[in-house]
Amino acid sequence: MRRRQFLKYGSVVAVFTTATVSLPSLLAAQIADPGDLPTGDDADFDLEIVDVDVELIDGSTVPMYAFSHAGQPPSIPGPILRVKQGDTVRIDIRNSSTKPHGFQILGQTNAATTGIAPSEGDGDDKVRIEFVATKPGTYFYVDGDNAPINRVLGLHGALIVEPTNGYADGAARKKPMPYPAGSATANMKSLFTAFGEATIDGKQARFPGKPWQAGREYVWIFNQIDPVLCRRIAAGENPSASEFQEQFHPRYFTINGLCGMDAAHDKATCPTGHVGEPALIRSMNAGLATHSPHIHGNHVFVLTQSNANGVPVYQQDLFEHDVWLMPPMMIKDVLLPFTTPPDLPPAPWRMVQEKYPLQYPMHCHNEISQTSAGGSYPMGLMTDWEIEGPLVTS
Ligand SMILES: [Cu+2]
Repeated sequence: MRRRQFLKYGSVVAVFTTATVSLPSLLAAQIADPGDLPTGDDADFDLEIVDVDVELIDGSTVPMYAFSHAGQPPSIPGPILRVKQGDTVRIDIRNSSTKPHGFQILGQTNAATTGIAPSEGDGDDKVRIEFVATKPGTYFYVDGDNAPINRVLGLHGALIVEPTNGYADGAARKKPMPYPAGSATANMKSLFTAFGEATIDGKQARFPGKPWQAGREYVWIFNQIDPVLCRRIAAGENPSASEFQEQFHPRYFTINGLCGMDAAHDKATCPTGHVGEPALIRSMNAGLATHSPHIHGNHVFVLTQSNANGVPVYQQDLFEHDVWLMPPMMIKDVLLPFTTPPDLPPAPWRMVQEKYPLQYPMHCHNEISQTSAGGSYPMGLMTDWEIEGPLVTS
């Protein structure tokens, strides 16, 4: 049995650094390059579930669970699993926690296992799931056992299914899109076709600059932490789902496991680019509180919304949102267009009061989530996004 591991929380904030702990950023281990996937009988992903002590933004620690790529530092959320539509995906899961756990990808078929006993550490006690990745989009993987407790206590992450023909303009293949040309809605294709066009029908167009680029995306996973319940469960209590939900009083509201300043300083969390570089944000809520993320400077287009089974539904009516609603387990892919904010002067040299880079916040409109530890503001579910400079074209 592995001993409990320590997840340092505010890795970018020097004041929290101690001599004995030097784990990398929670997000550093998240990206798995699909080009590196092993072939043959090897698993595509080798995951391990471990017990962790997580350092929070105020320096306190709480016991939680975490996924890791086997042999890598654990993280909350777990590593991003990236696959292609039609891939046969094999995932090995080993439970090195002191408690039994499961694994499930919501919205994919044959992608679940339950009741994995704590491992004895002999290397042969892995459980494998194997499934064929279907509809491109963003999916939750979770420990579906003891729901919702194990998930909220850290065992959640993103599976991203990429399209094989991800172009808005089909055969022309000039306008990349994170969904397949064959099944995306007409309006999704129109939007991605419009990116990078300076003029349309002789008129000044809405989205000059570059087309969306494959890989220009961010994952935002929201969660909440109730340290009292975390400690009670680590001490051996076994509340029912309804007891957990009734007694859940979160004191920390996280985005990619980070709060406030730590999130704003995390490069994987803070969308950055020039005007004319549209970015995809895959937003997900693993917790029990409903969130209402809100962005300054631009509006976002909601492209997909998960249904009750966790499958992305491609949207035909693409509304521009100032705020978008994220109930528990909701997944929405939204597009941040990186257009010139309407209050900017028409030329950079006229920007006397503020100069590039321009920083805009994303914060949740559920006000309690803007605090941590019962009142420390603004150290909750928020981050920045940054416009580095004026319009660039390809
Ligand atoms: Cu605001």
